[in-house]
Amino acid sequence: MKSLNILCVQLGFHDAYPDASTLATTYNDGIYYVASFIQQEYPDARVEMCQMFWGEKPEDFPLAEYDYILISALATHFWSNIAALELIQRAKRPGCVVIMGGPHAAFAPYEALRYADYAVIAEGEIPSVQLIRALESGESVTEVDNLAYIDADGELKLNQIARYGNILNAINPKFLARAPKLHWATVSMSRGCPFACSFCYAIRLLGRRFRTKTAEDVRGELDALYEQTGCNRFYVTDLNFTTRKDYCREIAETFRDRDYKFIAMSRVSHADDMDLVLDLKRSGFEEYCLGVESEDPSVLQAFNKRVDPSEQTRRLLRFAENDIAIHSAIIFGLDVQDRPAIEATARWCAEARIMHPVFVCLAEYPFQDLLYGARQDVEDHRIIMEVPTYQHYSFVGIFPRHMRPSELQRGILDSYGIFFQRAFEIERRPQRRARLKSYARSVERGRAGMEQHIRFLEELEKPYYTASGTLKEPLLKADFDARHGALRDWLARSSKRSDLEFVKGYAR
Ligand code: B12
Ligand code: SF4
Repeated sequence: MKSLNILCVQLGFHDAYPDASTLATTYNDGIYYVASFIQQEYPDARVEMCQMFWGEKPEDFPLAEYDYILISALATHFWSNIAALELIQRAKRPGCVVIMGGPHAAFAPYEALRYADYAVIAEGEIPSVQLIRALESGESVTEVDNLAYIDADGELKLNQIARYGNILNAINPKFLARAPKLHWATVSMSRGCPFACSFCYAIRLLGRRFRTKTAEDVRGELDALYEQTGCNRFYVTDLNFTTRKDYCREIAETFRDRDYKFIAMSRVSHADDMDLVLDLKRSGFEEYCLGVESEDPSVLQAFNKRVDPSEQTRRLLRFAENDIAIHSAIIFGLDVQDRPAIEATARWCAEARIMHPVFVCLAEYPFQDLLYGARQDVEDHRIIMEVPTYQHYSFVGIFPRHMRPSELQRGILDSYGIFFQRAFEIERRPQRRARLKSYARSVERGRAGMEQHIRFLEELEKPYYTASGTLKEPLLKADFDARHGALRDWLARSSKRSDLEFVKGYAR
């Protein structure tokens, strides 16, 4: 069998709309796991990585030489890199197969397939290898898991959805050989989350079954990444790292003798087991990214968060008292959130001593119910699509009913000012004040993008709001239908909504 030439591409952010949060990572791990798995299954293949996050460009690679080009993107990356996608189309050799995966391909396969032959709509390692095997042996692709494509009749096909068992996969450090100095090395230790928050797209990608790597495998993977990159700070991308306490204890034990630092994602109830929090802290877990979302009970209930709102503040304060830094996305844009509510939430973040709140606008993809039978709270016509800020939550991406999008964006921007003012009044510890200062600087880097977005929104929203700022919904809906009605009819012919087996598998 001939040896394969494969290029993997991570599309990057738009220059005008960077991800300015202190957490911005220098690579997303998904495509690295896919590339590593393919390399392992095809040891003779030449697998290369083009990382646009750190300035590499597809045109720097011999595009005409590849048999397969694999592309990973969030929505914002996709719409910020149309030129790069077109260039790949022009420069690749005829017969080269383009496969797109990651969140955008998963939730908007109809867009990904404009530039790709295949889109992967969930976990990607096994489907990529299944697909390459099928294509290399001239077999049909109908049995490949998690695959979307356009068939010979021009219809969108969605294959069966598969959720996998334990993950036996590690990032191959060679893909990070050209990495610049990393401030975080991104890795995953587990996949899946058993909760079912209404807005969560993460579980649609990686499933609700919590699966782990062995602690020993994780240590081997991290040691190899450290050796390659010199980076001893790890961003653990697990959806809900603390799902199983025994696993956390094992990880804590395994990394006791290493000088590594970690940030992991968890839920606010992690504060209830301070013994475990401190055990993990002794092994370097000093920061968490929590899905706090709000202090407002009606917002938490609307999201099916299943947390006790009256406990939020107390739990967050316990983290601060134990010198654990908390990052959290705080969601705005619901009908119950007017300007005073936004300001009150921003102030509360400081009072609950969250260190890095990221104020965001709830965003969703259209057609999720139609395509997959999945829940969608923001209706199709209220979603602002096809722009570089699409689903970059720092930038408003919906038409709220009760205020103009530009006002909401202004509310997001002003929230940072309100937060920092109160946080500096409250925070006395020098180390925590220094962190706040550094966070304030990184937020400042995002200001120009938000101001630019406000101007864009002011133009876009003009026809759709009354003088008092209420959405003229029938007009907006009529315009959406005129623009996207044909697409919706086409998607409806492939709809999985009534395929109960698919819907059940997708929700698992
Ligand atoms: C951890 C996380 C973060 C972390 C770290 C991100 C990172 N890895 O660098 C932080 C907090 C920094 C973050 C920030 C942001 N994030 Co984030 N994040 C996640 C989360 C929860 C997990 C991502 C992850 O790494 N998972 C583990 C890996 C193994 O999974 P994966 O990346 O999905 O990859 C698998 C498949 O998607 C697929 N796959 C991926 N690429 C490819 C390519 C090919 C060719 C194939 C075949 C398959 C394939 O195979 C992989 C392995 O099975 C996801 C939700 C999710 N994915 O479940 C959101 C998510 C990716 N983030 C999201 C967003 C919007 C952002 C921000 C833009 C937020 C903002 N500031 O506005 C930034 C962007 C930062 C960035 N560097 O991209 C959205 C994306 C929305 C969208 N549709 O585009 C998601 C989906 C959240 C959500 N809605 O649930 N994020
Ligand atoms: S706890 Fe987090 S990962 Fe789990 S369903 Fe809710 S938002 Fe998604």
